[in-house]
Amino acid sequence: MSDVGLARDAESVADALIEAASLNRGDPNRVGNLLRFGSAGQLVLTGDMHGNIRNFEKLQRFCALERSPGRNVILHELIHTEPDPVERADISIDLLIRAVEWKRKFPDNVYFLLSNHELSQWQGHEITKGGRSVLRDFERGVALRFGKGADKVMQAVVAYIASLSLAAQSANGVFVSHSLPDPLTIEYFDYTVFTRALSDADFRPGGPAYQVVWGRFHSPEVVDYFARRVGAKICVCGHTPQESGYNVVGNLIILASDHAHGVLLPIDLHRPVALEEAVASIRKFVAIE
Ligand SMILES: [Mn+2]
Repeated sequence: MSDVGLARDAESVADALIEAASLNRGDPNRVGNLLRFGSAGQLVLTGDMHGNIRNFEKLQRFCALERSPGRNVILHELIHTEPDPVERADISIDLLIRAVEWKRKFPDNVYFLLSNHELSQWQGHEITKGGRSVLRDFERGVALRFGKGADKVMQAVVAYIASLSLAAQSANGVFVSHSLPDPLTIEYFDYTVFTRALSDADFRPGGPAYQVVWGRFHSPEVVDYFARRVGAKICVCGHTPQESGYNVVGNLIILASDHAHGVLLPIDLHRPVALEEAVASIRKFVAIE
């Protein structure tokens, strides 16, 4: 296939993923499964990326981490591209590798959160889109890139996914996660999932870690309830596709970063956060050189 380049060195890629996993687990900002940010610097938030290298490179240029030590960027749902045309390979492993290399270079500035696509790849929960197996297509992409070393890379991908935090929270009241639990479960949802040690059951269908990355159909009332429970003023998620780049549901901003109209959201941490101001700060990738 034309979009498959030279195989990377499986050994070094696996090492990079394992090193990123250990950085994720040992993060000084991490309390349980929650990344905590104080009241200095800036948080740059994104939505689903699904292998979009072009937007990722724009994000790197926007963040300019080599000269912006106070800037923190949060990434989620990096893997699983919708190949176009459909017979094209899913090589979203490339974006994951690029992101992990960014983390290794700037461990105090680049952060990741668990998403449902990563969780599914880890747990083997099948996702089908238009009849194709999303998990198998990702594995085929890894095999195309790494040949005999693909198994080693896949094992490291799984170790990396298992190290991911569930959410992030800032001192000025921003709560970031891939999604929010389903409306029907919001009252009896186990809010301790963010800070306690997790077991396998937490990640299985119905478990709270599963719910927080898979939930859909949120209303303003549900968002307000969740925000109150976690002590947040606004919530920021990805997960629900947004053709125009973002949507606002009550105090929830939903971002998408995986297409030409995708967006990012910089939030200053040193002053109070307000929904209108945050929405006004949303930047489109098309406007970034
Ligand atoms: Mn998702």
